[in-house]
Amino acid sequence: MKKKILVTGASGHLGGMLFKSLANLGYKNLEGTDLKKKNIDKNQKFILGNLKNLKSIIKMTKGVYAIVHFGAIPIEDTQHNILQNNIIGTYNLFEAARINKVKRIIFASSNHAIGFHRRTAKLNQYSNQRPDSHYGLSKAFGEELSRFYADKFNIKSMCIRIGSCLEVPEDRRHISTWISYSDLTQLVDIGIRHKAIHHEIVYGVSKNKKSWWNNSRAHQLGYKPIDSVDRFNFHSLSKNEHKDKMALLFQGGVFTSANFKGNIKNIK
Ligand code: 15L
Repeated sequence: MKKKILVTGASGHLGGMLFKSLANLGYKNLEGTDLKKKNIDKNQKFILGNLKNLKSIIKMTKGVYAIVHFGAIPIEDTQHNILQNNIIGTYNLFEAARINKVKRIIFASSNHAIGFHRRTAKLNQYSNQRPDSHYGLSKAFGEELSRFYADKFNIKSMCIRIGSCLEVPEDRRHISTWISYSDLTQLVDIGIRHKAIHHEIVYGVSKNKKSWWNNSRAHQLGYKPIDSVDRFNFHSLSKNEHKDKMALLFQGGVFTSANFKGNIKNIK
């Protein structure tokens, strides 16, 4: 593809991975941006940028066809930091996209947007948001923000509720949540290219037998995961949630039990 694609969070774990894997897939006109320049190859186009600064994003998004938006704090943080970086940053990005007539945005959502669902529930694209943290709330906001910009301004979007994207699974929770780098790349590629997209919610998960998510919408759009957690030896996985009874009940795991002051019985 020759159209210009902007990758935010290009110095980060998943943004950085995608910045390289999309180039390997044949994307010829990629540009990366982040607060700092880290792990960027010499031949990759990169521009320093702060999503909190609307003016600079407006400049950066000129002539861009699609944005792969992975620039955010990737874990729980203070309400202030999440508000400034994830919520205002994402809002600014969509606004800049509207001003510059960007056609599509692939949004890195997270399983923490639905983390307060019980592990016994099988979710799909219509399941309610149920954020488990300030971080998860910022992802839920991004999903609704992108729905609004799709309906109101026709900026197409795909929100990927990413499970645990790592080179290999590390913890027993990943038996349900793991996604490989190549499967995530495949989903992002579908988000950039698929003609029938308006606003989509899909799950970023490989073909795992014990997945909590019915990913039929992703499959309808052509997603064919090539990886599965089931080929790994589960005995070598850590048991991070072992003694945390609350974490074991909910999909978001330890994000749900951290600083918890509620009543578990009320979260049905
Ligand atoms: C996420 O959204 C985080 O960015 C990542 O650090 C992991 O915590 C992942 O979810 C997960 O739930 O495993």
